[in-house]
Amino acid sequence: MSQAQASPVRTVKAYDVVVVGAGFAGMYMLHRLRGLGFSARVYEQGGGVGGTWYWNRYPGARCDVESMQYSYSFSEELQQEWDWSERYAPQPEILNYANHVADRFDLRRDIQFDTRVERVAFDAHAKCWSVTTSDGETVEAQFIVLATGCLSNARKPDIKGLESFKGPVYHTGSWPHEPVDFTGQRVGLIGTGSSGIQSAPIIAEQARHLTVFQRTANFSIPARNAALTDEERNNFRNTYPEIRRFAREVARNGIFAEQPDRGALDDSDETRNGKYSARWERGGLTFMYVYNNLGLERSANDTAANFVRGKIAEIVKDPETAKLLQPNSHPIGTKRICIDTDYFATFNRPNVSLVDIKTNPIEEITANAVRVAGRDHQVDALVMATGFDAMTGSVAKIDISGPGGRTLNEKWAEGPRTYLGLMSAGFPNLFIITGPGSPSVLSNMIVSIEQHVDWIADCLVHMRRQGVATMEASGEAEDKWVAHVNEVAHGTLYPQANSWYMGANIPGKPRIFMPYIGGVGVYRRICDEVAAKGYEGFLLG
Ligand code: N01
Repeated sequence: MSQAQASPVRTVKAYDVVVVGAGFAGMYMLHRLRGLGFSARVYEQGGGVGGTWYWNRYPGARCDVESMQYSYSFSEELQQEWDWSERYAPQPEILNYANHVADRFDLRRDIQFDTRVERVAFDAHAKCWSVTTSDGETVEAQFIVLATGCLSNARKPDIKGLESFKGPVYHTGSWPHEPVDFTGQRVGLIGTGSSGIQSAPIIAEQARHLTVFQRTANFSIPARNAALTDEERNNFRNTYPEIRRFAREVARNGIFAEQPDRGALDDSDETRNGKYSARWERGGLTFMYVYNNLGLERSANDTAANFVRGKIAEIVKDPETAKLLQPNSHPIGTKRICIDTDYFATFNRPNVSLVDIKTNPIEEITANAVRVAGRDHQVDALVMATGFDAMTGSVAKIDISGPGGRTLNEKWAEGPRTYLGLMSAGFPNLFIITGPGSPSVLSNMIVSIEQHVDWIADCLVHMRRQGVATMEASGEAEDKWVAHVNEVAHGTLYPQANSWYMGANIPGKPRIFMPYIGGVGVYRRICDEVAAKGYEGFLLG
């Protein structure tokens, strides 16, 4: 493919593949493409690699998947040589890791930083994409890989008066690179998802006063973060082959852990509470994997939700605050469960207050206060932990037009439609990594990223061998896949929550459960079968 594009009559640069984004997906995609002899250019809007971990620098930011598992598995040397310091890696350490990977595999020479891809248009005649970037350059590429991330389009809500606020306004998802010092300040924090729950305890330690504005109370499990010992690291390293295999093929969420073999109501109250207590003490995401039906049956789910509500009541001293912090709007786990360090205990501090903005929404933001129910809560700085236009937001920011000029945004106006989350019919040679319709955000992202990148790499090799120039999802295969994704989702409790999985956090966004909930092992087998059958459901031309 590369040779054909080196034609002397060309006036624009041409690549086999343009990759959008230099987070974990874009970096690994570049590494694979290079190894296979494809020419590739990566465009990254940030000033460095790392994606999510480049932007989310808010106080307390860390990954809720354990560090020994939230790491690449493609290089044995890499996974043996890198030392994670804690059970859950803090953001600066993950960013160091991303930089280490970029250096180790010499990735930077093919990444153009501080450059957004603004437009990609398919030229049906030339069978290639024309790519226009924010610096005005146009290049051509036979393939586009969107490695744009699922939670990368930070969203500041449209609250009346926000522009009149005189102090600084921060968003957790686009935090400044210089340290932010809240010492002596009154800080208002809006949003109680993972980002708000992680940052509140740290901001509270620094600020004169922290006011948390809560619209929806959230379930959170203690992280029980701790330094990793050499023994723990070595245990992992010595068993990596088995851990990685299990994460890829067996675990639904791409995380090695015991798999539940019974339902919550199969145990007596005493046994069940004992099991929940043990997991609460152990900490982390595996709380939701005590039983195999917590995401499926409301009565089972209620037992776990009641347990956590009870813990909140035990921790938070003021009964009214405790009641407000107890989630009641959704089954536990149907919004991404949070993992915290001292979140609920933070509300016992004298310098922290909680304001319910569910009953009385924020009326307006003034020059120095947030007004709720006629009362002004004075603040010097505002922190928006208000989330992202998830899964589709960063794709939608690129003007993508297919062969007949139809845009992807037009096609997805009623919700994203893909075949396997990898391609959307009508948009040939355009791949998406961890896109809607794939396990993606319901899994350990690095496991899903590696699977998608490897699948795409194999597919490009297949096309090169077969002399095939274009590949596209068929409309029929896509319709069947979308129906399957919906059917599986609606067999669970997930669609009951107003979550970002459902697009419910963005006014006007279609309400569709976007990720595939069938599990990473099942999904991988489906993708492998499709490939083994000569890319069944795809049109090769
Ligand atoms: O965002 P969110 P996040 N007025 O959308 C509230 C991953 N992540 O950045 O629930 C008032 O979850 C909103 O309220 P409601 C992880 O996958 C991982 O915290 O819509 N409030 C909610 O409370 C996570 O799920 C890690 O009623 C408004 C909050 O803002 C995902 O990123 C760490 C509002 C947004 O919560 C997103 O997490 C951080 C408004 N107008 C993130 N608009 C770890 O690995 C929104 N809200 C640990």
